[in-house]
Amino acid sequence: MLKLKVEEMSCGHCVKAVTEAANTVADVDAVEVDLAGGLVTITGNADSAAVIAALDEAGYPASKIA
Ligand SMILES: [Cu+2]
Repeated sequence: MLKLKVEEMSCGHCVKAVTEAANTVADVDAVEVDLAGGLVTITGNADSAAVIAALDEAGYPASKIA
């Protein structure tokens, strides 16, 4: 499991965009977004750098917290 702090998420559209961006990465099984907390939890064996790159590219700067 991968936990990320993700900036710039402010509404349901952002949740959808972040979820879709994360789902483009190989080995992401599930994406859970905590909009209020600015947290994203990824289930699966995805490479954390690849997930962070995908979210950054979508406009949501992300950093690994666990
Ligand atoms: Cu939004």
